[in-house]
Amino acid sequence: MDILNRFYNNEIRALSRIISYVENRSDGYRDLLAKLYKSVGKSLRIGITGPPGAGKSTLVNCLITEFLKLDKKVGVIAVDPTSPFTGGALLGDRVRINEFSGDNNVYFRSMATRGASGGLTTATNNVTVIYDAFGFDITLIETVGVGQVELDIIDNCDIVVVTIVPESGDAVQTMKAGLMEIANIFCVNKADRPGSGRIISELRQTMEHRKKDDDDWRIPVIPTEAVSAKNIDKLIAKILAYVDFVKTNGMFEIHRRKQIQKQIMNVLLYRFQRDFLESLRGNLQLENIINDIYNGKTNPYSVGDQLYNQFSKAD
Ligand SMILES: Nc1nc2c(ncn2[C@@H]2O[C@H](COP(=O)(O)OP(=O)(O)OP(=O)(O)O)[C@@H](O)[C@H]2O)c(=O)[nH]1
Ligand SMILES: [Mg+2]
Repeated sequence: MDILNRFYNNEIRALSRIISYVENRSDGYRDLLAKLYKSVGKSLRIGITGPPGAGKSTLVNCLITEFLKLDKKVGVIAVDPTSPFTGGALLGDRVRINEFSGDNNVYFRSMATRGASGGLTTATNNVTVIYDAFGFDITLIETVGVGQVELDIIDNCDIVVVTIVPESGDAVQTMKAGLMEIANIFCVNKADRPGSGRIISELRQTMEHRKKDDDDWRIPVIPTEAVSAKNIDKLIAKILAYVDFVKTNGMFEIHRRKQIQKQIMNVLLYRFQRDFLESLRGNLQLENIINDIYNGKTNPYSVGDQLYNQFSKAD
């Protein structure tokens, strides 16, 4: 297949086409992913999450610049869960594309969630597989940390950097937002803003209390100023230190194995949703059934059971 040769020859346009092909779930996309999967496993996936406007995109740009200096190829996925309403974010993405345009070692893709019911985690995952096969050493996944979907996505990373800002409030609020559970590294961005000293020391204290074991990873709290690329070297150093840490104690592998398990479930879930439920929907005399339920002749539960039995025996 010509496009695959071009893909393996590092042609960005072939990469784009393959992503679109998979995103649109065009015929045979799963076979294509299966082929690509043979060359995955090398890319390090770094999740960047945190509240809206915390400076995640600015930070991602800084990280790209640093990783490029280290001779790494970087693929970025920006997941925009609030898509229909955040025109601004898209504009930001365009600015970013220009910043690195012409550089074949950086590629950027936005994932919109509109209409992607339940499939967003799988869709993001598919892109990480493609990036990995393409040879990106680093995959950066930016997502706003506000909901279950985002947590699922971030769960698919090897390491999670939670970005907060002095305006995010105190450590208790951060804990309530569920961000502590997922952070491997805390980044207090906009450290130039008032109140940053307080949140930094509060977070550091909380992290120290949470440590159960001396062998646990000590979650670092790093002040950054993404607009002026301040402390990005420290952030990268901690990212690499974490990866070293979990590779040495075996957690890296355990985590990846769990992710594979989730991936299987997600693929199954997606197939059920699409192939089973949609075909079901297409084949049903839904109006008649609704009539019967509405008129009290039957009920949704019995109908559900009947349909399930009928279709699970269909093969
Ligand atoms: N003062 C200050 N402003 C910053 C810093 N980092 C980013 N900003 C600004 O904060 C605003 C938001 O930055 P983004 O990088 O778009 O934030 P984001 O978290 O990606 O935003 P969403 O994707 O919309 O959630 C921009 O105006 C940045 O210039 C910083 O260190 N200090
Ligand atoms: Mg952003």
